[in-house]
Amino acid sequence: MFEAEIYIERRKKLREKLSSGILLFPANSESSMNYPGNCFHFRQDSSFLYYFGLDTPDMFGYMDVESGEEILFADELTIEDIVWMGYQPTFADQAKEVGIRKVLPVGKLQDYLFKAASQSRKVHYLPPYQGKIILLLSQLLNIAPAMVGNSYSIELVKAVIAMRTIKEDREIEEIEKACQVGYEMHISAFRNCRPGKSEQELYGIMEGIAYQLGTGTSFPTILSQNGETLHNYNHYQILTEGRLLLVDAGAEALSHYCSDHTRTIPVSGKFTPFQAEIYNLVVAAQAKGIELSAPEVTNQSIHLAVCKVLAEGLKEAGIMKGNVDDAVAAGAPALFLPCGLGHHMGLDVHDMEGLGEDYVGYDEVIKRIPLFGYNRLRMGKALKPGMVMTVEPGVYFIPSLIAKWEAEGTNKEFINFEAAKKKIGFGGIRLEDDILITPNGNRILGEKRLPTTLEEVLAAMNDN
Ligand SMILES: [Mn+2]
Repeated sequence: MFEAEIYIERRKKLREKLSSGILLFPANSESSMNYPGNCFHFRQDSSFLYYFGLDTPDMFGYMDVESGEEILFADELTIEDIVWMGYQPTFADQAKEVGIRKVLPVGKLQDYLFKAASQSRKVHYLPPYQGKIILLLSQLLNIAPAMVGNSYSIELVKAVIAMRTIKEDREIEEIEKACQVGYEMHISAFRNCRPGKSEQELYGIMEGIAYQLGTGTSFPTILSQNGETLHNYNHYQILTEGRLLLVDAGAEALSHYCSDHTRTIPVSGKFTPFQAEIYNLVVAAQAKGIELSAPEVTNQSIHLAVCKVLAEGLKEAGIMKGNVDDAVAAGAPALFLPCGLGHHMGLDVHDMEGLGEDYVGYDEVIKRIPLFGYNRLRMGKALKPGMVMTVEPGVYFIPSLIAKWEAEGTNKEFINFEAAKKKIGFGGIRLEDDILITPNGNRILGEKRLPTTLEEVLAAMNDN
């Protein structure tokens, strides 16, 4: 948590961005896992954390745009709660830590919202995603549960995105801490990767480090020899000589800021010539992406420039063919990179994704490209100083996608399907770092950068 003034200032700034009405921020609720009393690890809503800082469930942050009144609606613990959960500061004391003087029981919120409704004042809230919160909002605002998801405030969404998109220096410091934990996690994979071990074992070691040094991982760790599956959450395989291991993992700092890094390493400690060729290509593609990331440059144009690097390299490898610029314009590289180059990162690993990807990543100037693969770019618009982005190109050989494109003849003038099919079983290679856009360009976040070049990777793997 930051000092109270930070939250006071953020809330004031947010109110100034809205014309009128009530701003309602529900904290997250505990979520049951396998029976009601056994819950998943609690994670606070990131916008609630940003404006209200408190890390406990079942509260509402309330602001009146016109009067500036701020209230925290929270129920103080009963003696029963304290017996099971231990003593905790009262909500009245917790609220003071984030600059809020008025705390009322949650039951009183309804009165305030009735009053607002009777005066035809708008109640602004962000898109809800927890079932319990949707039902609570349905009750409180007297709208059908099915309508709650559509009735969020676009005005509030845009105001929150405008603020959370540009990171304050204190936020950068926290992201750097998460990056340091991420560094230790990934280095452990380099050092423990060898044939005969299980993916699960490496996964467990990384998970342990995330919990030792932070509050755990920022998303479920992807650690798989089937790196061609973009979000592969299975860890059941035994590490096998000759295969590649893709590790995409991030940490959450104690402040809940995130990191997100990917490295791909050869299980046996050496690359085959083709693995090395594609590895070096992804290194070059990522270097191009980082080199181009600067204020006023659109992330969409960077994505396309990176696709061009990949298309050139894949043409050299005999897997793509034809004119490279035409191939990029047609969307052909998406066979090997069917996702975007990167995303915002902050309190969420895909920062603010829950507020609506089109609001976060696109605007009046930059529209989403509808072509397969390019349409998955989460962030297309112009970069600005203070943005934190991931740069994560990859090359993936996805059997079902290659088969589909071949059967349909999709981009057949740019793809050598016979050569591509020979690479089935290769898996995938992805490289990911987190960067801060600075006034003159960018810098890679984290005190130390993970081994990146082929030589650095091999050296780190053999450094036991
Ligand atoms: Mn990522």
